[in-house]
Amino acid sequence: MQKRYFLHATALAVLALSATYSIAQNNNFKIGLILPMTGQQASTGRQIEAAAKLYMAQNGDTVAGRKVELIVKDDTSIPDVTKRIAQELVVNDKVNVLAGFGITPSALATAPIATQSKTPQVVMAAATSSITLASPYIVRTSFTLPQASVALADWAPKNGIKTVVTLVSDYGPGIDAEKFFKERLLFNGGQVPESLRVPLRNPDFAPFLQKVRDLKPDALFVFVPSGAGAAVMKQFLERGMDKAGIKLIGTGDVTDDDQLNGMGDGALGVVTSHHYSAAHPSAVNKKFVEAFQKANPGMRPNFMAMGGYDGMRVIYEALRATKGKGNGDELLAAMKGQIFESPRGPMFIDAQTRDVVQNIYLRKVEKKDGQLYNIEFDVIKDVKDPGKK
Ligand code: VNL
Repeated sequence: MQKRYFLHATALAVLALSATYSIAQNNNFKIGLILPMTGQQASTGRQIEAAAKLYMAQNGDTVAGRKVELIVKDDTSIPDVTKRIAQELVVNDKVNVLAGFGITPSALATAPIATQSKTPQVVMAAATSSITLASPYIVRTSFTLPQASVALADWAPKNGIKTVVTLVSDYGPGIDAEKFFKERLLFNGGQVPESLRVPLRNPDFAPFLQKVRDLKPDALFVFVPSGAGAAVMKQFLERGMDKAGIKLIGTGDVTDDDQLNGMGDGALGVVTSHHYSAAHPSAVNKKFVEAFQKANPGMRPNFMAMGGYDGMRVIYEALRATKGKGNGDELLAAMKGQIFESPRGPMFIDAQTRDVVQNIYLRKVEKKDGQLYNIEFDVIKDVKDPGKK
């Protein structure tokens, strides 16, 4: 009798314990943050992780009564790996949101998993226009290449730049940049005598730059992904392209804040168009940059950090709006239409397209307090992705 009672009580206790355990497990609101932490795109992973952690440190890790848990995974920017990790995060970890995605192929590889599992996929970096069409569960907080490129094609011909050779990384965002820059420049009466594409992996810019030198356009328009800009700048200057009278212009990916200060004075005067500069003159941005640098000594936040920081904001506010429920469809609905002042400027998640609407700035590399920055000199307000019909 005694023994039986004891066994019964033990079994109950074990049951109770495991129940508490599984409640504790299930009650965390989980964000699976998939990033390239190693390999060619590692700086993008480092920037986004730092920004996401800063957002959590500043805003607490409990939202609407739910403890927020960030699960960071390295996909080495290999899309098959991204997909496998996303699957594991959904099936095993039961994440509420998938986030991150350093490059377009990684975002696209994950899209079917987001759709099937009804899990919101917050794209914080990848920037090919079509990404948001790949799943109704995708919301983007980065930018699109058409959005960034068109402004520069309007600026160039008004500033003495009529012939432009384009040089882009040969995949989604590069092809978008080339297409939208070229179409707009031609529309504005300019000319594009040649469009060159370099491989995404281990590119050698030398033979392409030689070709540009021979063509001698007014300017070279460049898109390379974050992390590759310094190599382009170095070879551009080594080949004396600037001295040959060829200007370097591009989307802001090439004068990336993560690398800009190490590029040397040769970068001075380079004009780019983009949605974020660490030098953006607003109180919100000043506070963001100071906090980021305090938490990450020696690092300057770039546009990738911005995508991660605002992505966390979008997730936090969706969780708050749904009162902590964390259901995929409800979260998605609460992400659509969010509007707020970001360190980059005003920011809006278009409810129809789930894509970001934001200001695009024209900027010139200048020295400020002894450091190189992208200094904004003009703005095109509330730009929608021109890639969407
Ligand atoms: C992409 C676009 C990646 C812009 C980037 O850096 C970038 C992409 C890693 O869509 O793959 O600066």
